[in-house]
Amino acid sequence: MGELPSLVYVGLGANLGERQAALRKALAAIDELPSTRVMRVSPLYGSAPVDAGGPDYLNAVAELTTTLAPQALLSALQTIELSAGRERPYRNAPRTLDLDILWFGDRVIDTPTLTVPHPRMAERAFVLRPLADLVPERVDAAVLQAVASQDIHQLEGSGWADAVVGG
Ligand code: A4P
Ligand code: MG
Repeated sequence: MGELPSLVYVGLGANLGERQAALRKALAAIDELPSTRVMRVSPLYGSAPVDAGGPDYLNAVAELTTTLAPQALLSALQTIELSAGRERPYRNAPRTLDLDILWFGDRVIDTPTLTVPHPRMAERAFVLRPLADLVPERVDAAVLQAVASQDIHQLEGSGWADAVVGG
């Protein structure tokens, strides 16, 4: 506490259940975490599963400010995943809600439970496209180009979550 807030980017995904409702609820829950605010939310994308099976995903990225420490934010996000009915039968299993920390300020973190920047984000259009909507200057054009063949399309503009994060 008393620390300067960090600017954090969180990837949201869901491919089971009421997907859009789950993402909206997650954003509202994140916004209610101690000393944490959802500042902006990307447009909403539909995407085919990458390295996984099951139904198509909804994906988006949220920009937060928080004074929580990285591990504390990770634990809080995992609690929100569980309250959305998340189960973990196997790696990359279909899920009601997945919340991944993409960037935490400019910190580099490598612990058994948390790796930041997220190790697989550079290969994934469903992360890079919404991230580029929020911070185009921070997403390399060549990296974006490299994932251009992945099956992803924008479903809603950035207003889709206004009701939950206060716009
Ligand atoms: N963990 C380490 N670093 C992080 C981080 N930066 N953010 C650890 C969040 N968690 C992090 O994650 C497993 C463990 O990763 C956590 O316990 C945490 O300590 P998990 O959410 O339990 O399991 P998972 O999601 O199956 O694994 P993971 O590694 O998160 O999978 P990915 O790489 O996120 O892939 N296709 C589309 N179109 N859209 C998707 O959203 N998502 C996945 C999941 C696969 N294919 C997809 C999508
Ligand atoms: Mg995850």
